[in-house]
Amino acid sequence: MTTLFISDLHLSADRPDITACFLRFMQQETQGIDALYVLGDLFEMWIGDDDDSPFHQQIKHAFKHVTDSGVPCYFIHGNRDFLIGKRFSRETGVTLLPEHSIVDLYGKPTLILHGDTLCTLDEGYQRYRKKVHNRFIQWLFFRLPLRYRQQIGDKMRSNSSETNQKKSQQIMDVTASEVERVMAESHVQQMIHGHTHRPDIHRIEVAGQPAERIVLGDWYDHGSVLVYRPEGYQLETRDFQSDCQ
Ligand code: LP5
Ligand code: MN
Repeated sequence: MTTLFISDLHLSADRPDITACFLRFMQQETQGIDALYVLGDLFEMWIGDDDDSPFHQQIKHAFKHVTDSGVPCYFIHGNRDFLIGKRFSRETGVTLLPEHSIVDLYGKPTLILHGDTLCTLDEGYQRYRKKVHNRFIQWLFFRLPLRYRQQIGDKMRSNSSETNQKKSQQIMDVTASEVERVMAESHVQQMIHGHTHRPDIHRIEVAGQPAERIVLGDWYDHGSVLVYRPEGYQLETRDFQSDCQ
């Protein structure tokens, strides 16, 4: 009995090492597991389900293979791939979950999310997030040809890298009081998220009770997987060279 969690792979055609590690993970580690959860930022950037490049087809096939084998796969949007939609879900068999979802992990109710909504001190980002999650703005964006969408996406990415350098580490991390608030509101003692690229297990207190916040790692230098079993869980890494040839 095993459930796997991954996030922040930032897959792109520019990083074949990450892609190879991910494809190997999908082929070899998902057989017979109870479920795979992807908590956002699977892709470096997603500009619409109609971007059906050979690279995207390869990733979609990997999911389809796993879901066809009877392993349920779930996805929560990240801040890079919040435009993944119904067509992607249909083509892969992956179930799209709401941005804050509660799942039962072998009897333990757990709040799962990407994590960007917890960064409430990053006011600029939260204002931007509201705009790009607006359905009408998205509808307008989807009316543009793919190559314009790609250009806008590239511009937004370079602006983001630039502004991030000026933001403090504290602003870009989750806000402790917001973590406690959403966990108390959801009546859970366990949370799993990504986004911050600071893999860790934080033992905290929520409504006077001991609680845990598990943070998934990114896939920049190596793979990162949360292996969750009824008897316990661990954050593991996968080496791009030795584990993924
Ligand atoms: O992604 P990362 O790690 O660099 O930083 C994030 C936050 N940045 C982002 C932006 C993404 O990187 C860009 C993704 C492109 C997606 C495809 C195109 C979709 C277009 C959709 C149009 C409907 O998420 C960064 C956070 C950081 O995480 C840490 O949490 O700080 O936030 C920002 O950089 C946002 C800036 O602070 C504010 C920018 C204001 C720009 C306002 C333009 C709004 C126009 C919207 C209409 C198109
Ligand atoms: Mn993110």
